[in-house]
Amino acid sequence: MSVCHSQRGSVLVLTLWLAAGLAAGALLAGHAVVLRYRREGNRRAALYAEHATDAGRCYVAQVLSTQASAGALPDVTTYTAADIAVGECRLWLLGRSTDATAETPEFALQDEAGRLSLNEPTTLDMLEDLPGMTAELAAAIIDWRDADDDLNSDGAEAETYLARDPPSLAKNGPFETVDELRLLNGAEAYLLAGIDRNRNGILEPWERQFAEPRQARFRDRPDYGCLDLLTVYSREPNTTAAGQPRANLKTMTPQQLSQAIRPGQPPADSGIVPRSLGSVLDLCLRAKISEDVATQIFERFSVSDQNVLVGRVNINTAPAAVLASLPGVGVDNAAQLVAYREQNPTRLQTPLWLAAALGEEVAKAVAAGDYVTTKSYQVTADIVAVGPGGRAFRRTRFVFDLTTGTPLVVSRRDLTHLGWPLGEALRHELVDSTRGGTL
Ligand SMILES: [Ca+2]
Ligand SMILES: [Ca+2]
Repeated sequence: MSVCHSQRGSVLVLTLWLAAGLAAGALLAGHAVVLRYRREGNRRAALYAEHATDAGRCYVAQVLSTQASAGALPDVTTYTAADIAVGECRLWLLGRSTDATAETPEFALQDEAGRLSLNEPTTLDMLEDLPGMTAELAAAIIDWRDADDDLNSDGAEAETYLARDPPSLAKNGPFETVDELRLLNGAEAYLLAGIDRNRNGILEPWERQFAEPRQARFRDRPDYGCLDLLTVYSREPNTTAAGQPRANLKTMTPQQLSQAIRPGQPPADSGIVPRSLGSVLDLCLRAKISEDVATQIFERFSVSDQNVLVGRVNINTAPAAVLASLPGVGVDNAAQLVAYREQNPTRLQTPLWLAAALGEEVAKAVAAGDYVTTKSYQVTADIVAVGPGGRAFRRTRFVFDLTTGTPLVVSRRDLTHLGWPLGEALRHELVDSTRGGTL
């Protein structure tokens, strides 16, 4: 009798175990299905975001086609840069905040011509004056791009790169991308991107934990690194608005130069040796040309026979850190330039406003070379596309070139791997509005 009860008890326990096992299996299978469903949903959302990015590229090209002309980029108030609906996706054009303490991003197209060129005419001194730059990296930049193998002080030529594993050579040619900097001797990651790990131009609370102990290197500017201040794309056509080549002041005779300064008047010796001119600004300062007349002089003349003028900085849009690197300017004068720009928006047609803002002596130092302009023909669209339900995002940085009159994409770079770039507030808002979407 007791044996029979014991057998029945064993069968019951076994049955319960089997039932529990089957239930657990069913739960696991169900969970796997849910996970697969979510994964598929995220994959589809990422695909949507990618397509929305292409729609964003077309939108920016359209904005530039209709609103950018003669070297002037569209004002951010004339186009939409935030929360642009593309089907079920939403787009943002990530801009650059002028407020160093900002924790939320601004949205706008970025002016590539407001950055300092890695190539000529940028000099070693100008590179060294960028915030966060070291003498070693600045010299390595010059050695990388110059054609010879002669070592600059603190620099790096073939000998340095051949000693690496694997060995390489100095390029001895112009930079083609800013990210090429990563190949250079002395290009430590913290020098390039600073503590702005997601490279969105603001320091989020989670990034500030990296601030100590290098903060002192950056004077009063937070540690954004130097990547964001540099470009390889700035170039502008060396032609008049009518498309005619500009006349080269340096190859003129003294009589022709006199005619250029005072058209319609009898030739007179200006005392200026044409080939000694460093820039059109130099001519305007030496000949004491007024701002009204200067507009025509800058329109008709240059100091180059090339079809395009490369590497000039647009002083109307450059951030203070780039202005400070111009010859003879420095940090204090750069702040003065930014203030003058804000107070005199209608007096910025030509680089002659530098003299009005800082006096002739400082302006002459800048004018010694063909370093500055008030035009922009390159624009960056840092497009962030968020997929349906806030389930995925894609970040792609496009550089458009407008020198031919038609916006052409000259660079496309996926930056999604750097992480969420639109700030915490917008992230929470998107997650809340989509009830559990994961960004
Ligand atoms: Ca070299
Ligand atoms: Ca950041």
